[in-house]
Amino acid sequence: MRIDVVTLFPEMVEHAARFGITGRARERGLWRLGLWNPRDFATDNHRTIDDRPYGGGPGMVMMAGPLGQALDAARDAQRADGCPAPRTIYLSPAGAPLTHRRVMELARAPDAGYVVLAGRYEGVDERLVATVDEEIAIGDFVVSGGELPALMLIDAIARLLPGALNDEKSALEDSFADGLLDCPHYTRPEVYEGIAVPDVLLSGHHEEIRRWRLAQSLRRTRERRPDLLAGRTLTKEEAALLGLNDN
Ligand code: 4FN
Repeated sequence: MRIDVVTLFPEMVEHAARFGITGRARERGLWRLGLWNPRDFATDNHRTIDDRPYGGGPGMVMMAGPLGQALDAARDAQRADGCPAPRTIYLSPAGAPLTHRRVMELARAPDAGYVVLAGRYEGVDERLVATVDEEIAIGDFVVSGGELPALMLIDAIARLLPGALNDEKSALEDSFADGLLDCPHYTRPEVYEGIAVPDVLLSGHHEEIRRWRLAQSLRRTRERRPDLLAGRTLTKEEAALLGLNDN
């Protein structure tokens, strides 16, 4: 997979993309990162990339010209690197909320290419927004730039690429991957500040442990994120663990 990011702060993206699972996946060649600064495509002496909004009002808008040039250069680089149909994604508060389902879809084609646009200021000239394939939002809060949302999207995709995780099972057993929150986790010591690890986890009864964890996940999800349960059908076992009837 190849991902190109169009950003006024390429160093921010480059630096963050070096760490952890996503950084290791990159070292393993599972994905490649390209970075494009619209400032490098500005035509005037001051390398201007923003201007005042037509109609007035506070703040600045990213100009279509340099941004369009940077996006074109990114798409050309993708094609030259064996990604014939790059998909352009704009991280935007007006986008569709990102879900793990969408992340899995985007990660499913390991040979795909994505051009990711991160905005700054008040946003991007609408004539450029109109050219993107998809708008994605990471959450309902104000941020100062699209770089961190872009990095969250990239992180979520890269860790799903085949070979990124050392323990191949853990991507499947993630909370959210099966639509439920995680069960509580414990490690040594057995007693911390007077609080003991639940007995069942020390029992060695694997089937009991599996059922306890599933029950914890289900109760936690019902308590804290009932919206997640609403979009999911319960198995008979799950319904029983939540104390529901089968009819
Ligand atoms: N944000 C809101 C409403 C209006 C504006 C914003 C906002 C960064 C370039 C966009 C924000 C949120 C989630 C990108 C927010 C995201 C962004 C995102 C984002 C600078 C213009 C801006 C209703 C969400 C509170 C600034 C809501 N996911 N504007 O934050 O890019 O990806």
